[in-house]
Amino acid sequence: LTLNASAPKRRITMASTEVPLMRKLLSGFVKPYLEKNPTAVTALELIRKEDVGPVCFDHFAFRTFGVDGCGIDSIAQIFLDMGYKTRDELRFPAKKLRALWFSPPDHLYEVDGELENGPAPRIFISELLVDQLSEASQKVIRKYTTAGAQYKRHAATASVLNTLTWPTPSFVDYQQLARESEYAAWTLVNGYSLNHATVSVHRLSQLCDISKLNQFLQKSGIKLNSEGGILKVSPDGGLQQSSSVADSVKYAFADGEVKTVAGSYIEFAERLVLPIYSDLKREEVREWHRREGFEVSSADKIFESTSSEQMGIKTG
Ligand code: OOG
Ligand code: NI
Repeated sequence: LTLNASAPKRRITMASTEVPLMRKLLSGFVKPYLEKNPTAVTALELIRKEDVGPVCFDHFAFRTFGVDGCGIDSIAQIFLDMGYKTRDELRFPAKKLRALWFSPPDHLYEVDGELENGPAPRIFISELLVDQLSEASQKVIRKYTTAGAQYKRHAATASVLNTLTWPTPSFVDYQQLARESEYAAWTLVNGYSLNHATVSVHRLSQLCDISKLNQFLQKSGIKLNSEGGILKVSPDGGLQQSSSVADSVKYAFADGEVKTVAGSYIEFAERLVLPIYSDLKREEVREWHRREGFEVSSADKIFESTSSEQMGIKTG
């Protein structure tokens, strides 16, 4: 092959169509999530059939064990490297959890496109305050976090490759955690898998009212998390959320037991326009005119999307 006049031009064309690493990573987290969680796929398909869109993601959420360098920081690092900014902390004393959320780089708050090609999602990462658990549960968690210590800086890689950074757990260990914290049990088997992706309801065209969307989803056979009511509303009224009940997944434990465990779920969030911007026309409203952040009282109930009570499954 010889160089000719058209070669440089062609190289430029190729470079401009390359997908940036950040975009690849964001879709990388979603891919195994959609493969493992049929309800998320069904809900997205139902919405796309009924609505011209755009269907965008408001946020992605992850769960972690806050011990041995496996907590929030371990999965947060890749988002910080992408230019995400650390925002507020949320505390859940009864669940022995804390969380941080991260906002995407400013220029990615408003972009044309849908799903992983649309506006970049916020990131919500929680961690279990392992030190506060019983000795027995701490021992189980530390057994796995130490066994996987060599990979603790590769949480994101494990997530996109749909694998754990620690060995496959045994059913007895899972049961020990499930008795004390369903969050802990979920994290032991799902690791850094995407816990949920959240559809940005206010960006939709026809289903842009969350009560309407909830009715539509329920009528279409999607089971929604009813903990504290289907619709979770922040005290200021500006953040309204709902979520599906997690999918049941057959899991092959290391000791040969195959049991039903909680997989992931899908969430829906409507952010209302802030009162000071209420004079704006709908087409003038941008994401930063809307209610930001998260809400402890609502999040506390959304965590229950993976509870055996919501899922109607027996543990043990
Ligand atoms: C996170 C629950 C909280 C929100 O948007 O407030 C949440 C989880 O289940 O790990 O998603
Ligand atoms: Ni969420």
